[in-house]
Amino acid sequence: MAQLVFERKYRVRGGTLIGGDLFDFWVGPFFVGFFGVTTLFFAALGTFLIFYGAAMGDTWNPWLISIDPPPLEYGLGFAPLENGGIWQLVTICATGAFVSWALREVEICRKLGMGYHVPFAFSIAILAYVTLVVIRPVLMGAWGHGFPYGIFSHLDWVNNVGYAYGNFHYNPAHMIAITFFFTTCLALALHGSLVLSAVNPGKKGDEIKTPDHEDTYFRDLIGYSVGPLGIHRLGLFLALMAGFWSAVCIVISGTIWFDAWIVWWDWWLELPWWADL
Ligand code: 07D
Ligand code: 07D
Ligand code: U10
Repeated sequence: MAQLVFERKYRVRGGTLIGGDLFDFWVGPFFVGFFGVTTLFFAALGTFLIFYGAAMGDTWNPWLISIDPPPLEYGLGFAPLENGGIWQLVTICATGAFVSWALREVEICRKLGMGYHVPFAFSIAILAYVTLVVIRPVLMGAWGHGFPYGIFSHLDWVNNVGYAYGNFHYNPAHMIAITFFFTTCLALALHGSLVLSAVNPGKKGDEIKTPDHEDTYFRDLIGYSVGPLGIHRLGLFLALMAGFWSAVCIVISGTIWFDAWIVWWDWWLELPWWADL
């Protein structure tokens, strides 16, 4: 069915989580819904606050604008607007907008009678963000541990926090996360290339090939095919694990591990069978 015909057929009321029929309509291609309105509200307010904070700062260079979290002395208290308060409000708006977006995804799943895989996946990104700006700062006792909202300043934060633990590459959860990121790229490259090779056969005019061809390709090559459905399950799993282990690698830094990360590997040297050698 053509996309526009399908849309006309399915665009009927129902499936909303909240608000009943009130916002149950579309604007152009976008479904609105209660959570579309809350997304717009938080996103607009957050963007306004960033501009307001930028106006108080000394640059309009987009790379250098930075909305900084409060100094550590404010602990977990409210900070004055000009000294980290804006960062606190932007954090509330960003979290509100991301969660609203996820709930809008849920409503669209319900309308279409589909599974909740997309909002579940986005929730892992939200988890990583909330870990950086809420969970870890709360565990460490100060909002000042959150990252600043600026294009270059957030890179400085990653760099500085990394070196605070020596060589951050020795963080074992960071290793796991990076391995999942790399494997996600490998899986998508294999999948994208395999599908395109099946629908673009060698000779012009040839019929496009079937999933059996795709299966057979990998059975010939490596002796096993995960299958046309399996590769999507695997891809989702790999990508979600990348985000999840990222959240783990940062939440353990400064809460249960305080030293340089290379020291963590001492357990290897201390294994009983060679510790005394
Ligand atoms: C392609 C989908 C489109 C999204 C885009 C991002 C904004 C920010 C706001 C000036 C894949 C839109 C950007 C709305 C403008 C202001 C106040 C997604 C795609 C195009 N980072 N990061 C970037 C964010 C963190 C790190 C780029 C956000 C952590 C490194 C962009 C967050 C750590 C590098 C950006 C966030 C970290 C970047 C490209 C939130 C660990 C780069 C992003 C909300 C995760 C790269 C100059 C991209 C770069 C980069 C946005 C968090 C590390 C500006 C919104 C604190 C090392 N980050 N980032 O393509 O070029 O994402 O930086 O958590 O090298 Mg970052
Ligand atoms: C947080 C983004 C969430 C986004 C959301 C949506 C909008 C809307 C609108 C476009 C998590 C935002 C949407 C704003 C936009 C429109 C219309 C994603 C988030 C909710 N590292 N490192 C990671 C690597 C080093 C360090 C993660 C590699 C150094 C620290 C990942 C290398 C040191 C932290 C990773 C490397 C260091 C990390 C990031 C290589 C610095 C973190 C991915 C090859 C000297 C961060 C949770 C991520 C983390 C993190 C990869 C090097 C430090 C695994 C490949 C050695 C301090 N690093 N790193 O988390 O885990 O995405 O954050 O050298 O905090 Mg690292
Ligand atoms: C996949 C796939 C697959 C496909 C696919 C895809 C994965 C099976 C079938 C999808 C993949 C792609 C298309 C590939 C490209 C994608 C990427 C590279 C990922 C990154 C994406 C981007 C960078 C694009 C990002 C763009 C976005 C997020 C759109 C931005 C949208 C908006 C700003 C509007 C959002 C809409 C909302 C919130 C609700 C609707 C509202 C309106 C339209 C506005 C009108 C509002 C109202 C009427 C409400 C009133 C509001 C109020 C009262 C509040 C206002 C408050 C104020 C303070 C102002 O696997 O194969 O193929 O395609």
